[in-house]
Order: sequence, then C-alpha cells, then structure tokens
Amino acid sequence: MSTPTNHMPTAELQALDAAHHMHPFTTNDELRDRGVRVIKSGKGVFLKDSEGNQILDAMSGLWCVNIGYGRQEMVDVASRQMLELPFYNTFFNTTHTPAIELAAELAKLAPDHLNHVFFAGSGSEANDTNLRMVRTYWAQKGHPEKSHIISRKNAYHGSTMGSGSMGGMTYMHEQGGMPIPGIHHINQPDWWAEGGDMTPEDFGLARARELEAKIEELGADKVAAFIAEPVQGAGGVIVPPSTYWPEIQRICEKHNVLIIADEVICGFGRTGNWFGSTTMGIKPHIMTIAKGLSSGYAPIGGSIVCDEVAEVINACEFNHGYTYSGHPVCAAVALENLRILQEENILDHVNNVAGPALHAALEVLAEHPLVGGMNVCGMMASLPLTPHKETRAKFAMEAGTVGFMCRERCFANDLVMRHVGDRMIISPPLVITPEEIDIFQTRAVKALDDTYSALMEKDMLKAAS
Ligand code: PXG
Repeated sequence: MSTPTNHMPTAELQALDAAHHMHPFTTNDELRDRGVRVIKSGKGVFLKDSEGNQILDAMSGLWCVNIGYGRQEMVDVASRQMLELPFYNTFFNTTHTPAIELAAELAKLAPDHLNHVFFAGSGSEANDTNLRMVRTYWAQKGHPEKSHIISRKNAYHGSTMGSGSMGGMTYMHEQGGMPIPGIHHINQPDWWAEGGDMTPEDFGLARARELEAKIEELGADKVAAFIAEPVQGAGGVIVPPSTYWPEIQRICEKHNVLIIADEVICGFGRTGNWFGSTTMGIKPHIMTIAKGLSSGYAPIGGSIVCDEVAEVINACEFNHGYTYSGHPVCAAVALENLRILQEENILDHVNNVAGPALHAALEVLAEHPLVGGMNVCGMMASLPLTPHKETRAKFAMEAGTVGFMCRERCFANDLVMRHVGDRMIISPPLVITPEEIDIFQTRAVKALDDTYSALMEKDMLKAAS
C-alpha cells in the first residue's frame, strides 16, 4: 500500500484504529467502545468525515489551520521542495535556503529586538529548547544558580518532560514524574472562574503580584525566566485583565527575569496581530512558535530569540538540537503560509471582517441561558457554561461533564467546538467568512439548546454548593 486508502468502510477503519493506534490524551479503551470519528478531507473551514458529513471546524484542527484547509499552493511548494532537497541537517556547518529564508522572514515579522531563530519540530520541542537556553544564558553569564522557571497553573506548554513540567496541568503532572525540579507555578489570571467579587483590574494586579512574591521567595538571583501564553489557550481561552501583563513586565524587568512568551496558539494572526505579545503589550526575550507558523500543513516550531540572549548563546556551543530543526520541506511550507497570510491580508480580514463578525455571534451565544459570559481576543474565544449566569456558578457534577455533553451535541450538529472543563472553545481558521460565522452561530445555538434540554430532562441544571 503506497498511500493511505481512503475508501475502506468506516467500521473497518475504526476497527483497525482501535487495534493499532494509541491516541494522545485519550482513554483508548473507551474510544474503541464509542467508535472513533474518521476525518477524510478538508476544504476552507469545513471537514468531511467518512460518513460524508460536512463539519464546520471552529477549532482550526488544533488551533493551527489558520489559512484553512486544502490550499493547493502549500501542496505545490511541499512537492517542489521534496524533489529538490527533502532533507538535510543544519548541525555540522551546513544550512539550506528554506531554513535561511524562514529565519530571516520571522526576524522581519517579529518585534524589533527578536532577530534570531532556533528551529524545532513542534511547540513542545521549542519550549524544551527555551528551558535549556535560558539556563545556559545565565550560566554563560556566570550565574548558573539562576535556573528556576516560574510558570502558571493550568498553562499548556507541551507534552515533553520539560514543556509538560513548565505547563501547569496537574493531570499531566500525575503521570511519569513531572514536574522536573526547578519549576514553580503561580495562579492564572482567570477572573471569570476565580475573580470572585474583585474587579477584573484589581484581580489582574493581584495575580501578577503573585509572580513578585514567588521571585522574592526563591530569590531573584535564582530565577531564570517566567513563561506564559499571552492569552492562555488550552487552559480555556483565558484573556487576562488589562492590568495583568503591564505589571508582569514591570516585575520581570525589576528582578532581571527573562520573559518567554509562548505564542504557539497566539502567534500568526490569531489575536489580530502577528503575535499575541503585541496585542498584550509584552516585550519578551524569547517567543515560542509552532502551529500557525505552517497552518498545521507541516510540523514545525521554533524559538524567536532576542539579540541580547542570542549574543550570549551564539558565543558558546549550545549542545542542543533536533534532527528536524529547520526541516527544509516544513520550512518551505511555513514560508508559503507566511506569504499567503501577508499577500491575502489575512490580518486585516481578522481585524475588520472575521473578528467583528465572530464577536457579534459570540454576543448572541452569550445570551443563551446556559452561557455565563464570553472571553474573546481576536479569533480565539471561550464560552463558559453555567447553571446560573448571575453568580458565574459551577455545576454540581464533576467539572467537564456538561462541557463534554455540549461537545458531543456540537459534533452531532456538524460543528467542532472543543471543551475545556465546562467552557466551550472557539478558534476557527482566520479566513472564515461572515456567512460561515452565521452557520457556526446557528449550529452552536442548536447544540446549546440540545444540551440545555438534556440537562433539564436529567435534572442536572444544578449549581455546586
Ligand atoms: N505551547 C502552547 C501554548 C500550546 O498550545 C504547545 C506549546 C505544544 O505544542 P506541540 O506542537 O508540541 O503540541 C501547545 C499545544 C488542546 C491542545 O486540546 C492544545 C495543544 C496541543 C494539543 C491539544 O487544546 N497546544
């Protein structure tokens, strides 16, 4: 078999999948019993499954297909590059044109002081690079003890030992010996769930000042870096209050702590600028990139590094790298993606067309009796579900039960919305049109109505005491 066969009956594909394929973040036995959904193709913002359903993908795959599915230009570039040079490494005094051009293009697009790129195959790998790079930076400067990293609870930075440890997902830490030593987590700026009676502004300041308290507890001479997503994605699209990031920036500058902005979701137009750091007013030393860098057409990630850190790292041998660092096919595909984003003015589309239309649709959805508000930044959003709008109450049953019910009803209505706990997540391809946003709204209302009816029927619309 030279190419995957696309015409086996669904049941056979499901049986083969269950027999041989171990899915990430999945209880595979349960999935086998439920039957996996087989996705066959994609065009624009729509997916087609093996039963022929046309599903609107309001998650861009996994927050990544920014330019939409099915772009012929991406295919052409990949095939040309595969013929010309499918692989060569960048380890031993060699380089190649796609890696050179992509690094230069990223330096042009990134904020002024960020001019150097270390490539990886994914966001997780890039964050492992960052962990070693900031520690090496301080060690080279004569401060090897300045090695601790501060991150946040409920952050997502990847699934490898380093990135998973920097992430703040406790259910990940429970398996396999994470977090590794030297990583600390402070609370997240989630006003909706944790702000209580405070104003968002006061809450934002209070949460930022937890960073200062943690730095003082550890000693500023021990803290290498603070890592955070400009807007938390996998944690539930948590848009920080306006006071949060300016205070974080002040604290990091005061205590000489590097800032790693994890732009894996926020980068490449998702928040309306090239990078979420610009949207949030952050001046990072390193930005983690992946996902939207290639719109998911090829696996590639990296770290965009500031002049100051690069100068120190470039002066030593940094014993780190991946076979596929700067992979020529992936780099060529990423370059083509950046060309499309620029030539088709997709950021203007986000800011003037799709963003406002999505905002309007979310305002309608936020009126639904099951929805307790909305968190939105550009083209990423979440709708927290609640049994009681006024008090932002949680449900009486285990967190995620209602979110999961809603996700299943979205799928049944040919819509992909992911759930994080009891929040519904929206992060569609940036190229989505207002007409497609109307379809999204109609299907989302139907899914919310269906969830609401099911909750009423089962007497589950109860708040936790
Ligand atoms: N940083 C951030 C901010 C991410 O969102 C990573 C790093 C890791 O990237 P890789 O390419 O190694 O996966 C991510 C990935 C979800 C979900 O369910 C989110 C991610 C990955 C898988 C699932 O929301 N984000």
